[in-house]
Amino acid sequence: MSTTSKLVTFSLTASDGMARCGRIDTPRGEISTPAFMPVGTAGTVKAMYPEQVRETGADILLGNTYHLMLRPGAERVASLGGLHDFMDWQRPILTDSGGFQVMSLAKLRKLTEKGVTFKSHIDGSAYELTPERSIEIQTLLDSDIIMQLDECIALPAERKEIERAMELSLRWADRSKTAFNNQQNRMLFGIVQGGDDAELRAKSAAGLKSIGFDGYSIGGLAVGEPQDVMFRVLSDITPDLPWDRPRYLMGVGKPDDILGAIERGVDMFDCVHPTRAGRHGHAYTRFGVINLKNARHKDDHRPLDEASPNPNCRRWSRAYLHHLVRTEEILGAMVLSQINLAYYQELTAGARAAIKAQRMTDFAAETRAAWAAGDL
Ligand code: PRF
Repeated sequence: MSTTSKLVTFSLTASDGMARCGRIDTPRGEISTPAFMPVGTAGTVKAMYPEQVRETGADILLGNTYHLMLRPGAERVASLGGLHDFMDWQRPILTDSGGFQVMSLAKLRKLTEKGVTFKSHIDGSAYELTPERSIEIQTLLDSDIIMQLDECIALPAERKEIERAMELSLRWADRSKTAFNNQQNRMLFGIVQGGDDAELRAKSAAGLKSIGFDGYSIGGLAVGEPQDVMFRVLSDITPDLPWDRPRYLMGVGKPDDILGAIERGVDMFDCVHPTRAGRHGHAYTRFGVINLKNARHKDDHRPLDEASPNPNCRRWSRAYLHHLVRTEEILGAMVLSQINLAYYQELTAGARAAIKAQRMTDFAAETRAAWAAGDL
């Protein structure tokens, strides 16, 4: 089937070195790239109303096959009108395929050529996830961007083990593509695996390209390796990926991981870090990260950042935010989740503007200098 009838399309609008600025058009709205996708694991971005998430600048959310298949169940979400209506987020949603979460959360996992069987971490009931069932679940959820089922292994690992998981992921990629059946109203992404081995990464990318996907995810990173190893793998792999397709680095990361990956040609990111760190009392600002749990904030009348475009960074004293964190008030989690997601969106919006203006290198240097100089 030709790609011209596709209702979800990617177009590049600018590039600067390897860094790219683009747009994914979907029937549910446009996604500007580089994009950060807040994580809505269980049908909610924790501690945030959907409209607040949108107001931070997010164009798209991430949802999880694993969590939603267990609770409330994919068929139930479908009968309730799909994930967008269920949670009342009417913009695009990307869903992960479940394999990664099975490996990190489920009990009694058994991996075979066919797929993976496991027991729920919630009530111990048994499930099977195959490449075909994962596509079916993500279709029932009515996801706009679907991931193939893959196997991600932690690093460091033996080359033989990395190779086995990469080859299995490629065979699952092929089955996923068949099961996806060229649906025109969503995209299907293949996932590059291969650990920290340049040759295996190149083989994975070549295999996925010959199957042909709407976009290419980079999995198997931020799984225990140092940042310089992740950056080396990215520098090696992005030139092997089709220039005209979006690239998504899964589960990454902190602001400086994202900045470095954008410089290496990555377009999309997701991570629980900004919301999880917020719930634990950490605030991301232009001047670095502040741990509001720390007693030194107890009498500090200054706001987090009085020149921030985000009203929540100007509204309360650090002393008040410290109090909310120390007393474990729900408002503390709400405010700090908002502040962190807004900062991540400010960072990706800044990168988009810099790429358009051909000043990505300067933008990255200025951003890093502000983080380093921050007197917090
Ligand atoms: N595969 C999938 N989801 C993921 C990963 C992966 O490798 C990662 C690794 N950082 C996060 N989420 N399917």
